[in-house]
Amino acid sequence: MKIMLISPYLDITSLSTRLLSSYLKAGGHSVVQIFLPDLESMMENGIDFVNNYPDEVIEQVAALADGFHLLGMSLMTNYFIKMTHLTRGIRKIIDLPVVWGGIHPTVAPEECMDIADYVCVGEGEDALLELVNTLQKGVRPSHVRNIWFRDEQGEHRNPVREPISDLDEIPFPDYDIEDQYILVGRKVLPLSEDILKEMVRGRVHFNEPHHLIYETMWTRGCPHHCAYCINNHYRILYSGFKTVRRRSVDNLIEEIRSIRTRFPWFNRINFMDDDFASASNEQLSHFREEYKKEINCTFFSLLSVLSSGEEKLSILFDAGLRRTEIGIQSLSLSTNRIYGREYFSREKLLELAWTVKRIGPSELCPTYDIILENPWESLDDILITLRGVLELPRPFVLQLFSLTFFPGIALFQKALEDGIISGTEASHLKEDHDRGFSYLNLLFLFVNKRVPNCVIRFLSWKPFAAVMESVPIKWFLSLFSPMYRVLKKRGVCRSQRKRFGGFISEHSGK
Ligand code: B12
Ligand code: SF4
Repeated sequence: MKIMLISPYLDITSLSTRLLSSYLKAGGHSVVQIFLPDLESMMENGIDFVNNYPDEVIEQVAALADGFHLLGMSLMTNYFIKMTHLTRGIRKIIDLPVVWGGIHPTVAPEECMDIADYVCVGEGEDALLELVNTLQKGVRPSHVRNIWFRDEQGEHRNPVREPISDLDEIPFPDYDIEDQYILVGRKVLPLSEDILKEMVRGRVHFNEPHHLIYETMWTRGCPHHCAYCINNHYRILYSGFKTVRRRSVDNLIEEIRSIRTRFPWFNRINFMDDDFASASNEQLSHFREEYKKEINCTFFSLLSVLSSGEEKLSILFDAGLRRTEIGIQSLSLSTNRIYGREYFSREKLLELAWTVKRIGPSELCPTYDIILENPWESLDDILITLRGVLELPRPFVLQLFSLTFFPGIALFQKALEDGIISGTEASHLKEDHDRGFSYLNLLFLFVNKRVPNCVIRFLSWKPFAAVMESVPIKWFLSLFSPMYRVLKKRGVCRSQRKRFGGFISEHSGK
């Protein structure tokens, strides 16, 4: 069968479609991937999922998809509206079955069945291959586990299959660029090495423009299940199955080695595992040995306070770890109870942060994630986090998020029950760019702006902060939110234009 896979993400690493493509190819099918990063929307809104794709883009995708037997699309929740519009637009022009998969179809399959013919819940490799083989035989996929669909005979909600236990069985992500297309501006172009190179160039603060990044994952799953995270949903979806799985070191190293043989300019590896240091000391030592011998370039990984003791950190630094992101989210015990992160504490965080400072390379600047705008938090909760952050050794960068209620996670249900969101509200369309203007948010921004700690401590003196957070002042400050957002958006758009403007005109002639 001929299958086309579409990824809307700005990051064209898109491990999901690349792995699915390799898996289908190994199963004897022919696959074309189209990457649709909406750089124009990015330059206009600072976010890529706000605008729908213009008609001329939909027409080009439909023209490419003509003659294929199945169209597969991957989507996170934020892309639901955009991908609905794209799916309907393509189907107005050509008639072919569409299967949706990814995070949103996994957490909200009912909603997705209204749009796509088939919906893949959870891991997709075996499910998609079996779906394709079944459709090829002209049989209804009523027995294909993970696949949901509706037809004239009713609705089928097949149970999930056990997640793949041996990840080494999955072929490496598909980087056959001759089978791939990409949206640049408003043109869908064959993916060339030059374009790939530009798209993987470092953008956010933990990467720099000279970094040409190859992103991959060693593990699937996370040992924790924080109430705002997809792993919380996976625990229920896959109850009774093992969800945390790790590839062999040899398999991981061979993937990176082979991609660097093909594209030797990849000079930075980002490991996107939920918690890279959850591996044992032995596994990490083996990784270090092979990585230094075969790859030997700097890398980024996410770490968690639970798994990152001094021994593991020293192995990772020696292997080449030069950037890391660590989730704090909150330092308040009551908030961490809501998040299901009771294990997290200020003491553990400080121990990790100071160990990183002491044994890490001098240029290392960790990124710490904080969740703001949690409607259940009191002033005390927020001040505890702020003051805890001030104790961290510099340099560091705070990545400030606004709590978002994605469907399928425990906090979504709690927010519904507490009347914070209504079932119809698309609360998940808000994301960190939407953070409002408030006194406390400003104090967190001051931390990043390197305002001296003593000034922030003074400004966070509780009686004063309480006045600034009182209803009339909060209301007054909220009047500045629209202006704040406009200014912030302008800044993001300006940097996106600087980043992509020339690239778009060079490649699409616009
Ligand atoms: C790596 C990562 C990123 C990377 C790159 C993502 C990319 N485009 O390549 C970066 C850092 C850029 C990123 C950014 C964001 N991310 Co992110 N990210 C992840 C992470 C850690 C891993 C995703 C991954 O590659 N997994 C590996 C692949 C193989 O698994 P998979 O995607 O689930 O795919 C499998 C199945 O879902 C299925 N499948 C997937 N697609 C399809 C398609 C078809 C047709 C079929 C049949 C099956 C199928 O089969 C696949 C193979 O088994 C996840 C957390 C997690 N553990 O999943 C969060 C996660 C996906 N991110 C999330 C979010 C919210 C974001 C942001 C919106 C954050 C923000 N506020 O800015 C941005 C948006 C990015 C953008 N505009 O493009 C959320 C999504 C929640 C939701 N309900 O949508 C997650 C789940 C984290 C969380 N909070 O729980 N992210
Ligand atoms: S530690 Fe991170 S990846 Fe793991 S469940 Fe919590 S938020 Fe999700």
